[in-house]
Amino acid sequence: MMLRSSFQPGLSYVEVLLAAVILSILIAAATQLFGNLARSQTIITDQDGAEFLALEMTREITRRYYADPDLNRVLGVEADEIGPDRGLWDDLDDYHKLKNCPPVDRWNTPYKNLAHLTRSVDVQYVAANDFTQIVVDDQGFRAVTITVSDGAKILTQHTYVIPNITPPYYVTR
Ligand SMILES: [Ca+2]
Ligand SMILES: [Ca+2]
Repeated sequence: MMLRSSFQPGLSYVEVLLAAVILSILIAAATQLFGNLARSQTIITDQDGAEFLALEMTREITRRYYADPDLNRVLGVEADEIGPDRGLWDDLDDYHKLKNCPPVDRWNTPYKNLAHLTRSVDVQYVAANDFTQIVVDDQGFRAVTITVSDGAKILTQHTYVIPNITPPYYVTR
């Protein structure tokens, strides 16, 4: 009587199991890689958007007067400049404590792709001999700080010190 060989062609159960484990590890690694790439792309897009918003606000603010030409000026928006948008704002401190989420342009049109970001502005007097020192009296210099954040995370922040001179390029609109 001939003995039957125990050898069977094809994959054994252990080999199939091992292949399944390796495949699941590869899938998990690929999933993580694509997840990281997507997150990275979102971070880059947000950072670019934040820089755009900061630059856009810088351009707008630096075209305003250092102080309102009206003698009845106030810290903030003067009564006759209150409206549906920022179209009548004409001096730096009109922007003090401005905070928009979603960010909007001067005519109150929101930036749809950046709606999750918050843009804020803070205007302070600073010492003539030390721009890092906030003071209460006007020494001829104001610091304008523009911040763009995503929730509690600050994406970008720019501070500009603006002297008390009327910019020759001042425009009202
Ligand atoms: Ca004003
Ligand atoms: Ca004002």
